[in-house]
Amino acid sequence: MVRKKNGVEKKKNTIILNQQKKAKRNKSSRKVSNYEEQKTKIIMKKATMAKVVLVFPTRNEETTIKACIEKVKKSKYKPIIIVSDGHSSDKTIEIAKKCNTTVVMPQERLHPGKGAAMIAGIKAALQKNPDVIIFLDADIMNLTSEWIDLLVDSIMVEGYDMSRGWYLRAPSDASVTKLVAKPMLWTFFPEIWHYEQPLSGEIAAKKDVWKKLLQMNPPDGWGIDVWLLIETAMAGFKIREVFLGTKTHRSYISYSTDVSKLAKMGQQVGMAIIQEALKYQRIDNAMQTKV
Ligand SMILES: Nc1nc2c(ncn2[C@@H]2O[C@H](COP(=O)(O)OP(=O)(O)O)[C@@H](O)[C@H]2O)c(=O)[nH]1
Ligand SMILES: [Mg+2]
Repeated sequence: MVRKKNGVEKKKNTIILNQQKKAKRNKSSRKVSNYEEQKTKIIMKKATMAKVVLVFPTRNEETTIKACIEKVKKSKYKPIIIVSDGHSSDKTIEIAKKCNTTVVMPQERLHPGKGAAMIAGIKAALQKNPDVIIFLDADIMNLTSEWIDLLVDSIMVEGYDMSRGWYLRAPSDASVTKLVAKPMLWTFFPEIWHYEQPLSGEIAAKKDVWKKLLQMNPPDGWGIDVWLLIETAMAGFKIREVFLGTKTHRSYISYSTDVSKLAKMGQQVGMAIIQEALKYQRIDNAMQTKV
């Protein structure tokens, strides 16, 4: 009887001891997680002090530019905004100036001239000595300030050199991506074929990355987007694709009824990949692929 009582006491004591140990463990893990939370808060706060310059390449975007600029102004990074305009014939420039942005223009009147607009944008942005330069298309109809925050966080908080937006697109949207860029990257640059949006217009990168790319003579036209991906990857920079939800943009409305409007874009994207394949000696290997 006494032995049984002792056994029960022993069991009780062990339970109390275990509970005390557990409480101690919880307390110290709470301490660790508080420390981690504080550390993340400090990193996030420090990141928002970064100098960010945002560039919109534009050509006749009078219907969307104002709303896009207003969304950017709500970003926690409070970017300096530059509009790099390709000699728009509508009110894009007038609206951009009214929204207190800096408007720059490539000297040459080129069409298509998205690359030239980006080059002029990088040059103007570098003069502001930024930490990060970010590009966004100016025809986005569902842009939110989180897009900017997420793209810049990848660089300022997570330490990537370049971040690129990817999204869910309508089934018939992004034809040049699906039918030209991705199959050709698969052929010539299989190591970067996995990027969802090789032609993403939503890209952020550190100042030094843009500086290096600028020295490499980027294409003037639609080839610029895929060229940026290839050259950044070939230089060994750390790239991250950031999911931004769905993308609704005005240009899709015009080519969704007539995909042949994208022929020039398809040709320039294809040529940019071929020129890069030649530069990086990817043609011979690809020629041995059985088709
Ligand atoms: N400056 C300039 N911007 C351009 C030109 N072509 C397109 N853009 C801009 O580049 C961005 C992407 O163009 P968009 O037509 O929407 O291309 P998509 O979405 O890839 O079909 C938009 O902000 C356009 O206004 C150009 O020739 N010059
Ligand atoms: Mg578009």
